[in-house]
Amino acid sequence: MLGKGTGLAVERVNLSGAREPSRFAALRALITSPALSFLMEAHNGLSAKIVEEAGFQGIWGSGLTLSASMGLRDSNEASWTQVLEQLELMADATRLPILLDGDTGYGNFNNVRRLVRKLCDRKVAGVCIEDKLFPKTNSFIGEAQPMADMDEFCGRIKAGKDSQTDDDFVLVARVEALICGHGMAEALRRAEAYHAAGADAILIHSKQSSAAEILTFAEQWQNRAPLVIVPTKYYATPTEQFRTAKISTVIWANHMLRTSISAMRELAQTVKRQESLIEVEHRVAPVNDIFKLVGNDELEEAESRYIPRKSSARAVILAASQGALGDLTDDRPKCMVDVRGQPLLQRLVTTLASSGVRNVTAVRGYGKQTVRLDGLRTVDNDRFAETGELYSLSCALDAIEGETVIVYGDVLFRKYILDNLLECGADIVLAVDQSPRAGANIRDLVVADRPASRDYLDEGETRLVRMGADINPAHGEWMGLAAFSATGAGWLREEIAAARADGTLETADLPALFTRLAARHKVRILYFNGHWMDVDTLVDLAAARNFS
Ligand code: SPV
Ligand code: MG
Repeated sequence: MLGKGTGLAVERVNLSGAREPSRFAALRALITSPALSFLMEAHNGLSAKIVEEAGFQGIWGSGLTLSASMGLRDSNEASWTQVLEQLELMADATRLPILLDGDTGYGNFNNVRRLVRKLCDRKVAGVCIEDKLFPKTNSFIGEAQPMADMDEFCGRIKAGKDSQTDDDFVLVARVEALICGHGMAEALRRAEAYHAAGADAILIHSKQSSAAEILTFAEQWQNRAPLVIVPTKYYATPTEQFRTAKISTVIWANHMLRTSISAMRELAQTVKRQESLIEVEHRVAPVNDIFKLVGNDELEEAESRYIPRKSSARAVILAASQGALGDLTDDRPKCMVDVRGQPLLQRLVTTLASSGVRNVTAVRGYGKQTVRLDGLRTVDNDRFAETGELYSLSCALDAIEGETVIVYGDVLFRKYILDNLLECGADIVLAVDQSPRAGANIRDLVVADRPASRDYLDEGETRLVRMGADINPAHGEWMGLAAFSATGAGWLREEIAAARADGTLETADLPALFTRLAARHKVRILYFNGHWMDVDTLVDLAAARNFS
């Protein structure tokens, strides 16, 4: 047994490192407290949770209801290990201490020893054993059931107490003498012997409809050890009388099961009769209530901690333009030019996939027959020569649905840049390099509502004001990569429709699109510093071949 002074019996460290009071100590405190305590019956994990939710401080693991919930009789038809398995689920489902109705201890002293050890292992805080013989019969069945020999039963109690591995484990000895017709004197004699053998409390049982014999017993017992009662048959007795009699603990022994039987039976009969759920739906617990009871919230929270976020975003790649890379772009667009053994487009698709973006549509135009990759969906802008980027984008309108990434077909960027866009939670967000490249003809220059901050602690948001060429000074350069939430994708579709209506769809480029969007919606900017490139010239291509 653990020493009282170790502290282990009072507090334990749970898996998350928090201290939680021991259930053994909690049950002991309930049983020994001068105030009247209550244990409510439960027979599985769910009913245990509901008992806890109602505010009870402890659970009665009823032999009758545990076996009935398995469809079995209260005659030790369930094996004790089957009972133990249910108890483990109940203990896992709640933080409450459980007092198991251990029937007769499932055999002799030796069976009780093993039972108590296993209960301690599984954090079941106590056991009640009754002075009858294995296999037991429920106390409310028949008359004058045979009782155990008193001394033999004392051996079972001693063996149980000697086997507990937690100091605060509670063993309750149940006296059946009144029920078996042996009278008050025998009940008191046995209670005294069981107490002397080491029982922590006495359960005095009665099947009379009045509490008279229980109250007489309590009076004569004189509080020599805590008294536990089960008022199933004398349910009409006002609880105040138990308080006055200085009863320690009242067990409501089977009411969770009985209420579920009534409810299930009524529902099954109604649905059978009516062949419809209409009448019952409003009076059964909502399905969400089930999720709540079994702790789905906690699972979601744990998933966010343990499962790497995989995006379900789709992407549209604008790959229609030829580009000007000399001979290399004679027969193919620049997105299909080889960069260290792979077309540029393949590298882009691989980066998208590594961030979880696998549903990718490329808008082809120049050299469209050369734009083919495994798993890549394509749509064509056959008017690529006379139209601009927004028109190309509109060719992939059916792919702009839900979380969507829009990217130029000639850019390369490190994976973290896209991951940051996808994780930031904005409806529209652009990757912007805070140091625009020097040089002419950059069309994707950005004016934001504030420059990039060098302050590590600055978590303020930055918004796009406008984007285009000839902006000097600019706050940055758009990298050709943007992410839209489902809402943002809706706004994008609206803007495409608006441009179609006002006649600018065919000529507008993406900087014009984002400037329009920024006028109506919040378009966020995330600043980066390098780690990306686009391939406009042969010099860029040479650099791309070194970009790993
Ligand atoms: C039980 O709940 O299984 C009991 C209490 O033993 S009683 O059924 O009242 O005997
Ligand atoms: Mg029982």
